[in-house]
Amino acid sequence: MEAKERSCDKASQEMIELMAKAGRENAWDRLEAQSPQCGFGKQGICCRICSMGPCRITKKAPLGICGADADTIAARNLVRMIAGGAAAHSDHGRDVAHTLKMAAESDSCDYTIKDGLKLMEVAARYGIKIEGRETNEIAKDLAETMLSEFGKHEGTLISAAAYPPPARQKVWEEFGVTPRAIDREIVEIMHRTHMGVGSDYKNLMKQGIRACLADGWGGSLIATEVSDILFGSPWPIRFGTNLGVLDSEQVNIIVHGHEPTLSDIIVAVSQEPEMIKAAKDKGAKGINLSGICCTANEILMRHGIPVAGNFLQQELALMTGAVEVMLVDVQCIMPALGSLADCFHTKLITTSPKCKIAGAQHIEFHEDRAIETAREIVKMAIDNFGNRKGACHIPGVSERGIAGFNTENIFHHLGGRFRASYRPLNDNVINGRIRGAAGVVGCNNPKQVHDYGHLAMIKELIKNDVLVVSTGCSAIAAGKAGLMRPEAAAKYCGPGLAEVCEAVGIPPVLHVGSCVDNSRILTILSNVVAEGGLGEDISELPVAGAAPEWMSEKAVSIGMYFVASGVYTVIAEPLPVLGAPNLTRYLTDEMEKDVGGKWAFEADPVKAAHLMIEHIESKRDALGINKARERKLYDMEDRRALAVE
Ligand code: SF4
Ligand code: MSK
Repeated sequence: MEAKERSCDKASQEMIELMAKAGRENAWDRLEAQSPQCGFGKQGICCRICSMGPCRITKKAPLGICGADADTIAARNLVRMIAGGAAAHSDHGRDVAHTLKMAAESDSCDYTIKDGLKLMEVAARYGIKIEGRETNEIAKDLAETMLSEFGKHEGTLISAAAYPPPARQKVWEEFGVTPRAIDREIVEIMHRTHMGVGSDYKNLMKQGIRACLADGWGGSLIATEVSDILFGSPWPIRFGTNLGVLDSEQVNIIVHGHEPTLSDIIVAVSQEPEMIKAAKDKGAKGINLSGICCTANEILMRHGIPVAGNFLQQELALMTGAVEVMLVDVQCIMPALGSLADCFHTKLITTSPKCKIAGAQHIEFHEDRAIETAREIVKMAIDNFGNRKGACHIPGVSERGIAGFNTENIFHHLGGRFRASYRPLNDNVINGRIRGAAGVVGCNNPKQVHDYGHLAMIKELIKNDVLVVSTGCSAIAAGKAGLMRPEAAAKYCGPGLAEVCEAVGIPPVLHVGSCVDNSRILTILSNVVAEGGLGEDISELPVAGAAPEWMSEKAVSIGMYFVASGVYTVIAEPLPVLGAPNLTRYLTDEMEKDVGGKWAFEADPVKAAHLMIEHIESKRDALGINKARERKLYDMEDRRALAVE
């Protein structure tokens, strides 16, 4: 398969070709080696929950040995995926809440509270007394309250009552899915899906819904808000992105994974004059820090650190031969990096006790000696500069853009300095300049042409005056394609959206952060409802969600919490349920009656965009805000014009 059939990103194509010439394999090669993939697994109808199995559902054998049918088996598998995704996000949230507690309890901690205002806002939502108290006292109470949200035995999640619109809370209450405690919902999935517990697929899904709500409005939201408090809330910031941000003349350190705790300190340490001097003493021009995946997004949003690439570029970045250290924490780190790093001088360093990788060196990170660990790692990178094997190969491809939007600063950008509110956004949706908004998020998946799904979908949406907010690897794809430049509005948007973007100086695709920051999209939606004029519930808003290249269990949890919050959500690779007809019908249709949102599966990103646009227009109709306007349906000519360069 040619490089351009694997990725539509020029830098990636160049590196894929280089890997092929060098006889080094990557994820695309391994996908080919894995093909054809197991049809039972794809359809969700293989069960290996007990040792009577594995059982596979066929026409000849429609029941597993215990009598479980396709719907039961697929529902159990799916909610276990949600448990995995919710656990990953929420454990991340727990870790940063612990760091907040440490920062609050000790004056000599390497972490301090960077955004006191956000601390006050969040503490107030959690019902913590603020008046007359020291910042650290409030922070300690907040951290402890948040930590107790993971395992409390009574009541419901504080945030599930403090953030969503009342009408949304009522939907959950009536359906019986209001999340109680974060860990509890995840554990209950594992219990309910144990052999011989529940077999009713709808009841299994109900627990999946409750757990994903505990993720989005609980664990992920904690991760986002505590990170803002500890590391500073994002503010619009310029950035560079793609493999071309690597620099052969500097010491290159790439951070990869998801958590900002160590990487935020690495940012500071790598700029210390002694470190820069040490790098220069080794013959380098300086220290060049960049990131991959969501650790990148975390330090991009707060410090403007360049992003070397998204998920499918992690191997390609090592292949440049220019990386002194790749530092990883948790999630989305390919085990393949260990053996690939061995081919170069690159040191792959794992830092979390939760993540050790064959071929990597482990330097365990503890928050109480964060700066010391960061210095040790940066020094290792500097010392490794002279060990490069042969010439580096860095593609000369990079882009620039603006990132750093969040729930709070969108107020300022849309409302202006003296009128900081969501009113102008709501008004522009009501008057039809902006038809609606879409969250385009999620991963890369080598089953789709790398980045193409994100870009084709986003371009189609903004062409049709739909404002896009983006996170994770999708946001990185958009940044690399120039869609986060303010000038992109004039080039790619329909006239209404272009006018709004140009008036306030924002790009048509707003980077709102990492995977846990999908929680920002939830709180943005809550703010839009609260501002008024667009209904009482998130399910009434002219909005839609998509993850055109999703691959991880976290994406399943994210998609499900959007659906369960009332958002129509389209993905390319179907959920692994197609072998279970009743469950598929439930997810893609009937579920809407229970929670106000539903799933759709559409492999073609342009068609998927149009499903979203149709949905947005139907919500506008229902709100009575649709003014007559020429509706443009896409045809082949439009499709060709859209071809991603
Ligand atoms: Fe088979 Fe039932 Fe055991 Fe699953 S739980 S492996 S369907 S016997
Ligand atoms: S990093 S979960 S590949 S978005 Fe958050 Fe990217 Fe998906 Fe990982």
